[in-house]
Amino acid sequence: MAVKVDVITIFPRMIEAGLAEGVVGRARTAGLLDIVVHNLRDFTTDKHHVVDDVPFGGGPGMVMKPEPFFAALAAIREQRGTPDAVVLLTPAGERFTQDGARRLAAIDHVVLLCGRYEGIDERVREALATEEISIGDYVLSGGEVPALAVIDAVARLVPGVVGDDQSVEADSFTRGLLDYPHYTRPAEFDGRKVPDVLLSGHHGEIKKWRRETALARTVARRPDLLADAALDADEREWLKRSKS
Ligand code: 4HQ
Repeated sequence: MAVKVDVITIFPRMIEAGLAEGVVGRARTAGLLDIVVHNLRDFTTDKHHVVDDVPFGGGPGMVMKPEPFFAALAAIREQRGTPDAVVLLTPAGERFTQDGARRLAAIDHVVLLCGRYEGIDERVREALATEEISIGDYVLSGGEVPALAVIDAVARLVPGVVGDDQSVEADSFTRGLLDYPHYTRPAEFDGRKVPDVLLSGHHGEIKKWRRETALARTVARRPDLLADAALDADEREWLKRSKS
């Protein structure tokens, strides 16, 4: 059964364009992902389809009105059933990680709410959102890019979306470590040689080199990841020796 996702946005073409390419685009065509993008302006009742208004209390910028979000959610409930999660994309949310992607991938029906301007009327968060997610500590101009990031990370975990299960298995965060370096032909380019071990055909040695370079990179660049990484006895030993 397909994973159901609904996105509410004032820029539906931005979401559709981001979902049309690559593995996610193929998974949609194949029916593995059931994603519907809703134009928030379709749920306004005024002639000019206004979705924003001035902030109570004054201050800069505009705030997204609550009513169109409530109407869009009501329509989704009628057309698609009551969702299991309603996610508001906001810098104030819980940081999105691979664990968060795994958790969402196990949920049958998720709605994503994308805000623009200064933000969305607080009553949408209170009454409609079941959780809030941030993709990182930087300010974007809307929740659309975060929604695409969440959908992409979740989609990859749906069985069949990434053709080769071993690719997902090999993904850096599946093991909680950074990836090892990748090379393809030519064996020498502009004086830069591919490491000999990768040309050797010694699969045991290649595996060992990849594990060690992945570990060395993680130690150098993201030592914070090591606390939760899935390391075997050899890797723990290598790590201990690398410290002395
Ligand atoms: N936003 N992670 C939407 C973000 C953001 C983030 C800024 C969300 C603007 C209206 N969302 N508001 N970072 O920067 O999720």
